[in-house]
Amino acid sequence: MVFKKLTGEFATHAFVSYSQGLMKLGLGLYRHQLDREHYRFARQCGCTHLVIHLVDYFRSSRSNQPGDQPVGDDTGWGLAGDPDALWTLEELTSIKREINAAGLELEAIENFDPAHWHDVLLDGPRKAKQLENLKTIIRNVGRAGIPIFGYNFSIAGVAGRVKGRFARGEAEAVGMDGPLDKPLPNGMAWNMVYDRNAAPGTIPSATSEELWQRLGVFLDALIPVAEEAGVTLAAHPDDPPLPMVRAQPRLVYQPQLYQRLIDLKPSPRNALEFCVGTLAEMTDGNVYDAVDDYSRQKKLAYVHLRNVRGKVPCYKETFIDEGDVDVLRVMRILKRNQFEGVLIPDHAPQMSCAAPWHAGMAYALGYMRAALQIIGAG
Ligand SMILES: [Mn+2]
Repeated sequence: MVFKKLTGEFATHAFVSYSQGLMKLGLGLYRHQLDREHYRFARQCGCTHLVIHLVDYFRSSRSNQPGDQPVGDDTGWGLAGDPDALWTLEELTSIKREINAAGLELEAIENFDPAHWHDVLLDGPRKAKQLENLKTIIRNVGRAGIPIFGYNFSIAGVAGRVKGRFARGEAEAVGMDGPLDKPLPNGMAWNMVYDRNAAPGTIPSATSEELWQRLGVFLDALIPVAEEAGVTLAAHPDDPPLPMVRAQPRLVYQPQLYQRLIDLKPSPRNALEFCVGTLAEMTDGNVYDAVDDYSRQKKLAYVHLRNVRGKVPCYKETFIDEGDVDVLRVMRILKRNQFEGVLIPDHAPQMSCAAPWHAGMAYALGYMRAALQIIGAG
């Protein structure tokens, strides 16, 4: 900890709080990892904070098994959750209590379950009820004392990626090798199946303007609730960032589209789940300008950090210290703009050993922790 002496004009203002320029190191955990072993693992890697997923991406799926980030084939990740079981205050409080007992803070929950909001994305018949679902969830998150809720306003979701030995030393990683245009079948949204008994056929394509209107409806409904609940809504960009995936438009597939999202509903609670890897895969501008622009505006709720080689529609995820992004430069920009939130490794390549996910995350976290110390922010 660095305590700066109050001098000059600030010395007369007793309540001026000095920015310490420190960022926080966190780890993202999937639903099946919410246990004491994984909390200890996070602490051992130097983390103080967690970002957790409550959606089970791996339920009843043949093509998508736990052990790595969810990938799956064109049938998606798996079966969405119970449409009637919203995450309760008791459930959220109990998870937070266990995390706190392990010596960690719960910074954010990442992602709504498609079962709870598919018609908000698709503009379907259950939209009004599902907007109420989302309000209930945000109120519960606020009551539980969890400061951030991350979401990804995307019809097709994280789809169209492939796995391969793309990273250094033939480590298995994820990438994209050309676009996925196959239309989304009925009953699917956000790369998950919410209705196994849906009629055959495909979901009609929305236009880009329709999608932005749907986001507007979502923000108009949710931001006032988030303000009252003390929860920051944080938007993830489209991964992979192409204008269309599965014949559906995408929202934030270029860096400047983040600005459109922010300006659509100005509020301190309308913020970004800032994914550096996804921004680096975009074809316009460059990742350093995007980091500078949005961190200067104080719009970063938390940061996903990873590295990548190439851009859409052909790119490969890499280890944090290879690939196109100068991660240390990104962190220096964050420090200069006084970002004090949580950084988590986003995805990491799977390492050749008995615990490929753990080794990948520990490697990324060790790099990040060293980088924070070098730049004086950790
Ligand atoms: Mn991300």
